[in-house]
Amino acid sequence: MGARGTTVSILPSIVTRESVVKVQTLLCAAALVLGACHRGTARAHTAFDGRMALAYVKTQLDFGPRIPATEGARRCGDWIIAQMRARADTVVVQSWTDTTTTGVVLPLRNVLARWRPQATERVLYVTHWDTRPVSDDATDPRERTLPVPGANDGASGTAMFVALGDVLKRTPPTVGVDLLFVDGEDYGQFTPTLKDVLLGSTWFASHLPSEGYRPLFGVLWDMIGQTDLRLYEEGNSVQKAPEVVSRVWQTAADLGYEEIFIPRTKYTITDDHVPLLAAGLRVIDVIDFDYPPHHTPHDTYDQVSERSLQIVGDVATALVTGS
Ligand code: 1BN
Ligand code: ZN
Repeated sequence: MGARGTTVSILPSIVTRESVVKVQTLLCAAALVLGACHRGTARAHTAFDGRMALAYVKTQLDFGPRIPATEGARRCGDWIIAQMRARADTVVVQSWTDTTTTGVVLPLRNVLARWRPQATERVLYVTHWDTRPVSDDATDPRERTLPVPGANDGASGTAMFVALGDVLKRTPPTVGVDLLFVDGEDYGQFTPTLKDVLLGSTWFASHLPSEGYRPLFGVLWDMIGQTDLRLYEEGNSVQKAPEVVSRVWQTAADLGYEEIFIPRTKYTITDDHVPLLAAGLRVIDVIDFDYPPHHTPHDTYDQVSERSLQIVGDVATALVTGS
């Protein structure tokens, strides 16, 4: 208060109280912007809380690797269900077993958290919560049998969903929203052919929550938390659901995030959106595939940032709340 009084007293007498307040407001706004830039943090554009999202990444890492049929998966799956029961209108758990190509029986769980479950106009968001059992892309061969911690590949999308649940609990969306956490995305091999991967999304595609379930659009959020985040359009998404790609990248641009959401195609990836597209759902993949620690033991907490989670969380929030 004293500082404000001093400022007014040195101004010439023709300056009105109103104009002083306007100048002060402008100075405050400029200071806030400069402060945010100085700290290197993105300003929040929505009610989404990137700091909470980062805390949810840490919670998952503390469970250890979330590999199907392990204690870490059991504890993390239970945690996701509890978090969603505290936030969503309805929670559906899909539990089943998958027998792998080598005869291993895996207990798996998908979690579907629903807001306004009766609404026919809905948006579907998908992320995988499991982590890869082996670090087969590690440069050091001795590291290749180690599990992937999955800070980015597994925990980032899951954390963003829990923080989005915080927003939706406070501000119910105008459309129905389904947050789908799929299991068993990363268990086996992607190349040269798919084996024991995309298990949860494949299960969901053949066990939809209702007859004729057709969301307006869907987005798979995968590996969205890395510090040096750049999101290019994904090839299968552009080919099969171009209007959804345009909607997501335009929403990001409207929020001022055009340097992160870059409207050019870079990779074509067989990810959890592929079984869903094959089932007729218009789901695209938002993924940053340029991630050096991918499928290595170095996919750790220090590789993800509050800022990246904030940006992606803002876009995900704006798409379902319009704010
Ligand atoms: C994404 C995150 N994926 C696995 N973890 C999909 C993928 C990885 C597809 C490598 C092709 C190759
Ligand atoms: Zn992976």
